Amino acid sequence: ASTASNPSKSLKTFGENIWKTKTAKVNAELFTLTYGSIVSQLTNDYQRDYAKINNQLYAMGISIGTRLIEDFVARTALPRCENMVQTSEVISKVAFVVFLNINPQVTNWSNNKDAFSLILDENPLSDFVELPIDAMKDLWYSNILCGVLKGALEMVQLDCKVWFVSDILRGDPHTELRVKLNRVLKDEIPAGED
Ligand code: MYR
Repeated sequence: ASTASNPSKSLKTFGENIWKTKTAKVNAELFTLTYGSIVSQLTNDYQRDYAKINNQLYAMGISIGTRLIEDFVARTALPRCENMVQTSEVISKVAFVVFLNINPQVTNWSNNKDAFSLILDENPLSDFVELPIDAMKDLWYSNILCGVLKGALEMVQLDCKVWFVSDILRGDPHTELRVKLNRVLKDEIPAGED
C-alpha cells in the first residue's frame, strides 16, 4: 500500500535496499581519508593553485561518473526519467543513497524547473576535514562530486552544469550543490556504428 500511496518514499526505500544488499561496504573513515589524501596530493602538485585543483577534481569526477552510471543503471534498472523533477528524485533518493548512503534534500527549484539544489547535511567526503585558511576561500573540496554527476548525467543525454554554491568547510551555513540542465542531447550514433 505504501508504494501506491507514497511513491516518493518508496523510491528512497528502494535506494536503501540497494545500499544494504548490493553495495560492497567500504570503511567510511578509510574512504574519507583516501579522498583527503588525493586532495592533499593535488594541493602539493599544483602548489596551492586552488582553481587548478578544483578543475582537476572535477575532471577526475567526470571520468568516474561516466563509468559509475553503467553500474547504477545495471543495479537499479529504473525507467528513464521524463523531466528534471524525476531526475532530481532519482539522484537524491537512489544514487546518493546507493553510493554514499546519504539522502540530500532537493530544493531551490528554478521557475521553469530546469535547475535545483541538493543540500548535503552530511558529506562523507569531508567528515573531520578542516581547511587551512588559505584554502577556505578558493577550494571546492568536494568538487569531485560535481564531476561525477556531470559525467553520469551526460551519459544519459542530460547536458548539465553542476557546481557548488556553498560549503560548510568554507564557513557557509550549508553545503549546496546545484544542477542546471543546459539541454537534452540527441542520441548521437557514433561514426561507423550506424
Ligand atoms: C534519467 O533517467 O534521466 C535520470 C537518471 C539519473 C541518473 C543519475 C545517476 C547519478 C549516478 C552517480 C551519482 C553519484 C553520486 C554520489
